[in-house]
Amino acid sequence: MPMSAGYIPFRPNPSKPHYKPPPGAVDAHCHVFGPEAKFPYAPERKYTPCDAPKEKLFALRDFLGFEKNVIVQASCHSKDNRAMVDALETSNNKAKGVAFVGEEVTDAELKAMHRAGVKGVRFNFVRRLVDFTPRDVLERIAGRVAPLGWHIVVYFEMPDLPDLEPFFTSLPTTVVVDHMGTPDVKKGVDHPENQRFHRLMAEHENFWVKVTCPERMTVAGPPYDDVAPFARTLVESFPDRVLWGTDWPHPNMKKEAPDDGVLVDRIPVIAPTPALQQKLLIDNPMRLYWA
Ligand code: 0GY
Repeated sequence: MPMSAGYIPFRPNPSKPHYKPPPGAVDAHCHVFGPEAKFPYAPERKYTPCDAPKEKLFALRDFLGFEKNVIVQASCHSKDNRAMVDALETSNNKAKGVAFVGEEVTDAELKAMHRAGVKGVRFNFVRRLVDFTPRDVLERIAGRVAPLGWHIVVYFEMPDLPDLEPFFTSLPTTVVVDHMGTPDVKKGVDHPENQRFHRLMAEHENFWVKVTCPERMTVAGPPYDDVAPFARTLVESFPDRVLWGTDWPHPNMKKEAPDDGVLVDRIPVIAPTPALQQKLLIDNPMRLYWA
């Protein structure tokens, strides 16, 4: 049974960031939810979000100073990708997408999503969000999306990395890790758990990482100074394989929704030079999603 609507809604009036993204900047991790009356939430969802329709996402994009979005299918819509695809199709080529599919998806459906601007699928291993999918099923999905040139986004919790790593490194596509691999910030950047993730990135050139969601990992709270060293080390070590995004509308937050303006103002802290910002916000997402 789905949980009742115990959500923390996104902030309707985020602050205007002081940092001005360079022209053409991409918010490469965000979602659209509903509206429920048109695009109902999945019966198997583990949380019920507030409606966060495409019009609100596009208005936020403009307000924050971004030009484009990458819209990632979240678990509350499960395998019904219609809200995300509808947003892509009406975005004027300013949005690309990442879908969530099962192996029952047909080749015609994959091709239609491809035409709409979908560039990848997400494999979610976070137990509180999704039910288990056998690895052989995921392998077959990977084999079917690879010829389309799609990548695979993986969302997992860092303690599960040792178990998942052999599977991840066997994938035939570019692999994009969500939210820095969700490190435990109390343990520090140099902790073996986080170093293992860095090694994975260093040894596998097909791995990319999103330096997103400090609000999900912070102990200190805004402005997330305790998370910044994790993001900055990744940006400086792998400048050509990092992506940044808001994670708007911040689904499933337990205490408070972050201020999107504050999140944007972290960009020059984690990517301290104009050259790093250009790669993080423009060159990298354009190569992965608009090439
Ligand atoms: C996120 C984070 C979360 C939710 C989802 O698919 C999802 O429902 O991604 C979360 O609760 O950690 O990536 O936006």
